[in-house]
Amino acid sequence: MPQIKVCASLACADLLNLERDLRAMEAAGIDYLHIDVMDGTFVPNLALGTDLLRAVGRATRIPLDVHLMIERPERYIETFHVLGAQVLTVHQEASIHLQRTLAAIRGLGMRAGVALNPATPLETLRYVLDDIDLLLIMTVNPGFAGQKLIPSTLGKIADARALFEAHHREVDIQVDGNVSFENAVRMAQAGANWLVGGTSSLFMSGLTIAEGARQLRTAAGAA
Ligand code: S6P
Ligand code: MG
Repeated sequence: MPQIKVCASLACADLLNLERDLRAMEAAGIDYLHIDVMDGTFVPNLALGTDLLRAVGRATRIPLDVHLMIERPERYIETFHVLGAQVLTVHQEASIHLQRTLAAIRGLGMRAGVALNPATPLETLRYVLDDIDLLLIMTVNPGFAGQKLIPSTLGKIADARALFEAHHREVDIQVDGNVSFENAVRMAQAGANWLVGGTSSLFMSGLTIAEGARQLRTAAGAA
């Protein structure tokens, strides 16, 4: 059974009190800092740039999991490597020569992730299965926090886990978007093991990050 990892979505933290939130994430045992980079073209929003990432990378030992929601992400592989990304995820829809992009990410020593939008079939990855360390299944359309789960993505998680098992590949399956405590149970049951916590869990008002992380792990473990 793949290990459960809790990833905190940095964009959902309190940006005016980022250092405080980083310390809270460290104390809560957050496994990865999930960093959303948006270019306003691939997704209709702009978010988290390289300067912020550099500052955050210097301020914490939590490993960086970078989710690029940008067109032609291959242009920035080296940039994010220098900034300390341990996991670099690109969208299948955004990189024409996907195999080359994934190989370049691995070539710099990072783990190679591929993300799929809710409408993108799993089958598009059929010929790059050996090039992937992590599959990010978007469970909402990318671009914004605070959206509702698209139910058909649960079936995609199960299909992906079955596909990797059939190919004897231990690929991590990350879910991103409305990973609430309730949805985390269903997502983990379907085969997801990396959970991105945003406004639906880790950064919910009225709950501490530590309590959110504990509840997320319990939800995934109960699956
Ligand atoms: C969305 C982005 C995500 C969000 C996260 C928000 O485009 O890739 O990482 O920041 O999913 O979580 P929530 O719980 O507000 O949906
Ligand atoms: Mg994300």
